[in-house]
Amino acid sequence: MKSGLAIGIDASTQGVKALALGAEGVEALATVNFGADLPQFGAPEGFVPNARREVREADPRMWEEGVRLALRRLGERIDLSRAEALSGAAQQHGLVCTDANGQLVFPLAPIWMDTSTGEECRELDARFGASLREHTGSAAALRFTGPQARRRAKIDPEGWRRTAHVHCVASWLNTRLVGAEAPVDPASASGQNLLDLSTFDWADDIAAFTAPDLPKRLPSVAKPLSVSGTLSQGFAVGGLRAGIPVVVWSGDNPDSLLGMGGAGPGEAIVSLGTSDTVFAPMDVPRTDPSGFGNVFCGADRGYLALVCLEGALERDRIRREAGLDWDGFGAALAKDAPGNPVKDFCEGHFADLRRRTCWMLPEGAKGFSKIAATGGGAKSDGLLGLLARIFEAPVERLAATETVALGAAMRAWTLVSGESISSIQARLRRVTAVIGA
Ligand code: XUL
Repeated sequence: MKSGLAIGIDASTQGVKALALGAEGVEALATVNFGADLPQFGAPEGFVPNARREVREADPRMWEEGVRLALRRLGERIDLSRAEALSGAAQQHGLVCTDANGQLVFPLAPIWMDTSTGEECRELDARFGASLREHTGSAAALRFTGPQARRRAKIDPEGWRRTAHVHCVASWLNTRLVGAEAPVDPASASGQNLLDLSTFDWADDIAAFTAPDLPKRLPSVAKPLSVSGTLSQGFAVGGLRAGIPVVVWSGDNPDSLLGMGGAGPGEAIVSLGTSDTVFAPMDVPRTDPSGFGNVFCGADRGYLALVCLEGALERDRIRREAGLDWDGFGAALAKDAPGNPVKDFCEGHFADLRRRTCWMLPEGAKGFSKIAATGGGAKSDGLLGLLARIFEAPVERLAATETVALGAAMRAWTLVSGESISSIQARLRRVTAVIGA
């Protein structure tokens, strides 16, 4: 008989992925794109176009439909009656408000790309200063749930009065899947400027200042890897059985760190994607004095430090304008000629990334001892060579793809098999090259 499966869902900004993990590894993947597959929600890029650039909102029912469709599609590729547990990771942050009957109070929810909360962040800064960052892991951040709740309560006090539950995207989708108010995991909770990192529970004084009655509207904070409920009939699609356990949902960045195979103390993972993101695990939270980086709780344990820098789009633009493919781009990086725009840009960008990630290093360390690289940019030997040179550390290229859905599936798999996360990671982590050792 075939072994059981764990299902991992990646509910990201532009679509949903569902992945089936079995004893031997990944067995199937299905994807949904909001623009192409759910055009009725009018959010081709994951948010409803708005002339005000700072407003980035989406209909939460689109995320729910996306999850259902991805599961149906997965069921066309694999026998989902084998699934014994499920979990998911959502785009971090966001604000979904529901009333006492679990109905949406506002038809649209701000997502992490929304930057309309400048005033609210300034108010939080003025009230709490550096202690906000020291307690919650981040300085007041435009895209976080807390500032979004403060703004909502201000601009629509009547709607806020009707609000009984305040969710980020992860805990709202978790709630829909189990058909009852679900808890939030510490990783998602730490993306809200509301969680006290030292207690893994809400910082009530901060929440109370953030919005009226907010402390009593927040979900409970669950332990990572705990069961949040069981799959409701409404999501028993594609062959999935209602009643299988749903492991508490997490956030996409924390689950991506799991799916990439994790990293040891003093090591980092660099994802060269749409933006360049540096992740480093942390046992004890130490926050970024500049206020730029974030510390989140981990999806399985501990903490994770994160710095995300725009730059990849610019890198790609320079590459295309120079008429280079990835090989040509790599060769251009190797050329020492002065005034080489490709090299100048990439060197400056990585130097900036190194400077902005110093605070993540263990006490006394001058640099990361090793870097694992993933994402589209990691295909380029030249780019990884430059990364190794600027960070003065060997760079491993990881084979992993779909790391967010995989991380979520790994967490669900711990329930199916009793295997630990580190053992699953050791089995599935694959390095295809080491550069600049
Ligand atoms: C992280 C962040 C984004 C989203 C993307 O803080 O805002 O990376 O998680 O989905």
